[in-house]
Amino acid sequence: MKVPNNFLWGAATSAYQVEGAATTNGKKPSQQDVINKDSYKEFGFATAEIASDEYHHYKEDVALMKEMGFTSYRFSIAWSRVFPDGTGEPNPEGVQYYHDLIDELKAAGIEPIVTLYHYDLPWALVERYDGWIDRQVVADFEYFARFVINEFKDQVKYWTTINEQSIIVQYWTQKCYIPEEYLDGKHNQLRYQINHHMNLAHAIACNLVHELVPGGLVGAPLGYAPVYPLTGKPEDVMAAQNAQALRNDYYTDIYFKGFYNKAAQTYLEQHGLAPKIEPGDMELIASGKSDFMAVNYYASECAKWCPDDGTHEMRWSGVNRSGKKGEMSGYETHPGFYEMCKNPNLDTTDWDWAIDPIGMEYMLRDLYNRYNVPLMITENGLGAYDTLTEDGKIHDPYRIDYLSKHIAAMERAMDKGVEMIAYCPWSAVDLLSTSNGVKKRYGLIYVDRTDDDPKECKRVRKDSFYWYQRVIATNGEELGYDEWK
Ligand code: BGP
Repeated sequence: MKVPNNFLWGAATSAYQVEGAATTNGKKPSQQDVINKDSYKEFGFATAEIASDEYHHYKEDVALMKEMGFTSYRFSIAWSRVFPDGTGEPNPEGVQYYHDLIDELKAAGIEPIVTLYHYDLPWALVERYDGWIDRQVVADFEYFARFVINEFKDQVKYWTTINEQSIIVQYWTQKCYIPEEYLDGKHNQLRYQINHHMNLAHAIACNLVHELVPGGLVGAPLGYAPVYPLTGKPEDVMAAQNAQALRNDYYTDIYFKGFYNKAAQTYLEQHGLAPKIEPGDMELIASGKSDFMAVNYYASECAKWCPDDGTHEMRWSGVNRSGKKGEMSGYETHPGFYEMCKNPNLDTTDWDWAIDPIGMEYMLRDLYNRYNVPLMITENGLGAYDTLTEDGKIHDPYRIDYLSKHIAAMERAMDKGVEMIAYCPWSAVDLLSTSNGVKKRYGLIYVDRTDDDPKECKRVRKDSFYWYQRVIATNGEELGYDEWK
């Protein structure tokens, strides 16, 4: 089967990871500006202050995207650029930046896919009421979302709501600023309370798109990793089903069925982790209809049985901060439910993320068959060290290998009937990683900077740039990478 001619090929970024200009032209800090300043101090990772400086390079970036043949670009709008204080008066220069970017994209024939929220809550709202922890954030998000959707409704058809709620629950201190007093191990219920507030915000955004945008389409961009059992032992298979319920279905059931997955919610209730739900919340959640599902896929995950016999403690996902294989700081554990673990059948990136193209095919087919909505890939990519050679090139065959195998997996899923709207790998240009600074690179376009020195943020086409240009020109038919060399 051929990829349809209106299929959207592009790539993705997020505001705080790519824009820089963190306090330029009226923008005030977001929680990510604060979180990343701290991780600069702790780990030496770049701050978000300059990031990839797309704010000043957007014309050049869009020209490069056009040269690659993009027909879409997924990016996010920084709430703190539009409303520096979170609420109140919009910042005209901030709003203008997104008009300029969207006009530039449209003129290049590139369809914007806008994400309303990508981890970067205005810092003012953290100071005012601890951000997403407080229910007031839902009303403030509605205020922001209404303004933005209304402002760009004539240019933007595709909207995505809250980026990766599942990942926010797992890595809450990286993705949200969580005040010290909640980090004593006794406040983990707040992870799911934040998620509940985000579910309300997501439903509100879906309704706003349908109310305000003629022909507008909306869905959540979810971080999704299918879960395999470590072995064929029934207790491991059961553990994988439990992990699938709490890590994946807990979110997708909300988006497409309008209620919390029963097995996951029961587990959370039994452990004092379930969110407080107010009257009317579930009706609001059920009213927010998604038109598609956007998925960020990097890796599959693996689970095994974990007995509740007092020998294991509940814990959340670990992270590899060093970029040396095997230095992952631990695995999510829920005694009596499941324990996540390394899949011995798969190779990993230097940051211990399993590499599994078949997992993408498995996920797309599973999601499509369970929810019957078209899908978009809004992220997929390989974090790797790249080297700028003396003759000004970046040879990244590992990235080409990763992406080509994943596109082939998507095409196999399409062959089995899965409807796909777009493929937007992570990332268009190199950018600030959420957990590992700028040395962990994802881009098709190299940005010449280091964690310590932003230099000029010069753009350089990687080998994968030319490879992807060929993929798009052949509408996904030529995935090999020897031909273009
Ligand atoms: C997703 C996020 C992105 C992104 C990517 C890679 O979870 O939506 O913002 O950065 O993962 O993760 P990292 O930057 O930690 O390597």
